[in-house]
Amino acid sequence: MLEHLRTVDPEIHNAILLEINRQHQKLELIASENFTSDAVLEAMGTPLTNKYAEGYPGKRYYGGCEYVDIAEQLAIDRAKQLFRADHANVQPHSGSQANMAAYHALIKPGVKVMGLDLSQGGHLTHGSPVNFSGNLYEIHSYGVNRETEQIDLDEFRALVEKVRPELVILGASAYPRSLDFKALGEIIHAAGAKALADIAHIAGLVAVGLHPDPVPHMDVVTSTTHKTLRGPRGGLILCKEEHKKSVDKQMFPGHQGGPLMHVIAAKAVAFQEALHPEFKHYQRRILDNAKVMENTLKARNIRLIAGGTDTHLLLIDVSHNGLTGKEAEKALDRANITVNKNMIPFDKEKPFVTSGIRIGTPALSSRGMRTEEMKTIAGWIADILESKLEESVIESVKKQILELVEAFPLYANWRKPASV
Ligand code: DSN
Repeated sequence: MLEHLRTVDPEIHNAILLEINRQHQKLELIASENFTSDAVLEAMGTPLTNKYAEGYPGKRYYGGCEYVDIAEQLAIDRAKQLFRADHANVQPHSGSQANMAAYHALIKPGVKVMGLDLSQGGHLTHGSPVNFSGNLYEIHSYGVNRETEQIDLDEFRALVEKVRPELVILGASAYPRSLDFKALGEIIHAAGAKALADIAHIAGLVAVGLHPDPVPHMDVVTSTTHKTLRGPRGGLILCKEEHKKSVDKQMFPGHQGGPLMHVIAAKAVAFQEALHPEFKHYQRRILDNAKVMENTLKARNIRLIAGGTDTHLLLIDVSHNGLTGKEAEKALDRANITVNKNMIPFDKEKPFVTSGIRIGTPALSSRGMRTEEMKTIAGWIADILESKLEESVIESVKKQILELVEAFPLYANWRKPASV
């Protein structure tokens, strides 16, 4: 693999090999990351990247689009089938772009919007003051209940009725519990607001029916394609027929120019993979693996936010062990465990320090790891946190991880020297 690159640009070739090796040698527990298939990677690395195709299949602003039209139409049809949606727009370059287009399709700038507070599990594009969403709209954030650390339907209803927003965005980046989209959608619509769900994290679970389905209850649903969905890095919008025209218009020409046709082809491949029955088994493994992590960690001196998980992710309050998220992230990385520091609800630390770490099971589940490995890995995490980041414990865990990963080889073809 990569033989041209090795000759033309040895520095980039080297950086890529180092990264592939890092992915192989470390335990990837970042909840938003995954390992996409070789078929998806192949579709992404094709001359489809050369093609300008502003517009939509059958209605483009450039000639020569007949074959990329096939790819985009397949991606649209498969996304609609996968999510049981009236319409799909597969052009967003990212989840943020998808959210921006969705906001503009549903509301005008300046109106009231409610989204989950970033520091309580939300996302930048759900109303953070440093993001377009916080700049363009009057944001009223909702949060979690202080006791349960979960969204409380009564508190949520009271706030929606008090604020009377024009739009409420549901969804999260660091919320371990499932979302009752039916009940939340009813509250939002009863207050005369529009409902948008960002399912970037849980899209794979939603697709196979292992998380409550937002599509029937929301006006628009956005997602990324690379988290639990295990596709290429990118975005996706699903909507009801009535919003199709404005969603498409806001995506192009409203927010983007030429779509990334190689990525759209790769999205089509990922959706095809997700329609296969094996994908449901994979999503089930993600949940089983997260549950075993929860049980193992709870049996130790580890505090889980919201008491545990219904999804692929867990949020650990490392302040319970006298640590900051920053310290824990760095120490776990030294042991070859990759996680990210994360704010926890009502966090006293700054966002660059935090009191929490977020972990998730999609990537290791893709690698073939099952509950037995999760039990071991959660035990190692607990060992390190409980030891207060003792270097000898970190060293010993790292040694065992370097052995474990060899039983679950990742991207073996990519790691072979080009001459072999
Ligand atoms: N950065 C993503 C995450 O880690 O959840 C959200 O966009």
